Amino acid sequence: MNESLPVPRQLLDFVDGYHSFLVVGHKEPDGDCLGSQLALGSLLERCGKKVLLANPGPFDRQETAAWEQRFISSLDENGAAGLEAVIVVDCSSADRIGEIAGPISGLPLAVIDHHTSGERFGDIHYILPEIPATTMLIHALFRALELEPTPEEAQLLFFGLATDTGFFRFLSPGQHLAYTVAAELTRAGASPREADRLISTGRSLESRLLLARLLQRVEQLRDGEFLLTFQTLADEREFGKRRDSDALYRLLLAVEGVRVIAVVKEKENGCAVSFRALDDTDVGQLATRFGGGGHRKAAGAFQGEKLHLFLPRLRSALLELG
Ligand SMILES: [Mn+2]
Repeated sequence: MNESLPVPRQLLDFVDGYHSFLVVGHKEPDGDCLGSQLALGSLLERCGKKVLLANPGPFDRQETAAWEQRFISSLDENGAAGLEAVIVVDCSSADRIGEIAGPISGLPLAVIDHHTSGERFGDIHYILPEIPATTMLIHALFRALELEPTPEEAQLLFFGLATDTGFFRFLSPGQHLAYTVAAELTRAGASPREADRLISTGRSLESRLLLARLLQRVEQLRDGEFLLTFQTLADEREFGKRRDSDALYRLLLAVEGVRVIAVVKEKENGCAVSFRALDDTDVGQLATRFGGGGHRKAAGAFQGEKLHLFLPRLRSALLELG
């Protein structure tokens, strides 16, 4: 059980070298992002550091809502004044942290992440795309600093690991370290049952009815190899904001013959699209064509364009896939 990820010396020196940190995560945070931010914040405090947690939000996912008050959503120049350094987690490009990027520019910055795409920023990088969750990198940092996670920290780290691996369903051969980390976290007090409860229960009935609406709206492209659906602003007014995209992805990916799914969400200022792939199609690459990014099997993008203009472009891009 001694297998663990090496942590770059520069990152350890970075943590050692400053007294006050801003820990930042990406927009629309998921369990991996929040688990990473909260556990890293707690780790830094145990090392005697001052920590401020920042996330631009919105906290639209059911399982993340309870933590919103632990984070500041924006930062002015005054707020940045006392900070010595910044650590960005689960995010490798400046646009994914929103307006927080402005006031922190010029501060020393480290990035801890596992995303493949995006324009790199920051001074120190601990970025391992083959690692399935950022919380595994935070866990490696605990080990490198010879700190045992508390039960609360272990739960946060497990929450991120369970989120990004689909409770271990998305793992491939060679990613067995995820299980080693899961075992260590469970030993440290994490409850997988509690993580599952947090991730998959407590939904409103309206959120289920919204799923039904989006399922009824699915378009099949190229004999069902590609499935496309969209959510409008009117749907959001009718059913509420709380999204449950993962349940929708699961339902769509369960359809016979499907290779790639695309789910579009109409916003006030444009359209957000999420892609998931079941085969070897690189949807990270596809998302890049729309100015976004992500992983090979899960990615997303935003376009400041009206829904009726965006959908035809999206259909063409899907049909151009091999
Ligand atoms: Mn992640």
